[in-house]
Amino acid sequence: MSQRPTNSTSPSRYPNDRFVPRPEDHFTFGLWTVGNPGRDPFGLAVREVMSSVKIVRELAKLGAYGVNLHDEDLIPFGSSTAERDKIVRDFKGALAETGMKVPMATTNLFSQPVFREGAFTSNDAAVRALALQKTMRSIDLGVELGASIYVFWGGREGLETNACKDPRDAVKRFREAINFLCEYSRDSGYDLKFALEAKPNEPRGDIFLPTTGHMLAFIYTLEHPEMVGVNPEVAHEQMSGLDFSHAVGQAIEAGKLFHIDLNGQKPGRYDQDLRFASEDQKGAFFLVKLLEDSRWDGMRHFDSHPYRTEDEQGVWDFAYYSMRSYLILKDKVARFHADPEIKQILATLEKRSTTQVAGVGPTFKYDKKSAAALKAHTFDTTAMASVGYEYERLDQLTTEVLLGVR
Ligand code: GLT
Ligand code: MN
Ligand code: MN
Repeated sequence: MSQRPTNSTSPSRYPNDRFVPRPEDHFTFGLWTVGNPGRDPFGLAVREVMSSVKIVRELAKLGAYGVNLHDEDLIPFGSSTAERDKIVRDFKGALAETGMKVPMATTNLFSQPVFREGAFTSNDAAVRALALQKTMRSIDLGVELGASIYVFWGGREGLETNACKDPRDAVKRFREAINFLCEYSRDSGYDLKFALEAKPNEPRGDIFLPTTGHMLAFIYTLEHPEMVGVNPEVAHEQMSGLDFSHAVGQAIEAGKLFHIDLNGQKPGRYDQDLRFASEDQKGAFFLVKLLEDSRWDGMRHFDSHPYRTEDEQGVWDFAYYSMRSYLILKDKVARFHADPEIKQILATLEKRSTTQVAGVGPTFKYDKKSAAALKAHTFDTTAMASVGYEYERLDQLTTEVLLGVR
């Protein structure tokens, strides 16, 4: 069980218990998340736009570790150099004052009308060149602010009609851009890792490289695959009907989980970006279990939006509860591991998985002699098939841990 002590730094609105977030938990938020004024395709903004300095100060009070940003979250498109420098100076001042960090940065290649047909994959070579220029400048900004991870989410890298583009060209152009930017980063002496974020659709009818699995396969076709990993998002994988922790598990196993976007999503909907663990608590539990069991050392980044119903207090509730839910689930993971009955089922499984058969196993690596022995062995398949796995019980015990009765 987690020995986390209670912490008196909890703002008075929230319980003063062992789920109080702290900087060492490495929780981060995009400026665009808490800063989202609630505009949607059907309605206007419902909240004031908050300054990035204010966001940094408020999140620091709540126990966050840092903020992440797009170039345009901080510096409005088209700002002069003098304006840029002043904004960066003020922002750095807020970071220094609070101790907050900027672990990740990214480029907005989706809001401006010029990117309506795509950025790196556009059919217009001038647009592709502009996208590279904007990204190089934004990489410089990210590095200046201390970022070590650079995210690529190709929001407009898609299409509505396949008549306009051969998907092979789209993949080639995307590869060319990532190769170009890897070289730019190396040539500039930056110690940056790139993290590719997949999404199947929205805002385009279809987006290229639509899942984390597609991204993983793509990475190994790059000139510097060691520099590039993935940034999976809960909602985006669930939009494709996939199990999120399987995508994350494959990425961790390949050493490719460079960043993660935590949020919540109902099945079969548009990208809802709901508060982490507000939906599918079981999926969220298995995700936290995977991250904690594998001692993944990246940032626990929230990419989500407060409900449009909320005023400013609701925004901070949203942020605080995102972190609190992660810590509660982490505690549930500790309970799962400490539960004697769960332990017993897992020990039986472990024994079953590590028993030698016919002089081979439990791991299998080919050599002539053991392959011949295995080929000649007679299995008692009736006996083997007669023993169940106790997964109904295992799942019920897990469910009871989650429901708070174990
Ligand atoms: C945008 C998108 C997110 C991406 C962000 C990074 S921006 O909000 O919906 O999923 O992670 O570009
Ligand atoms: Mn995201
Ligand atoms: Mn999303």
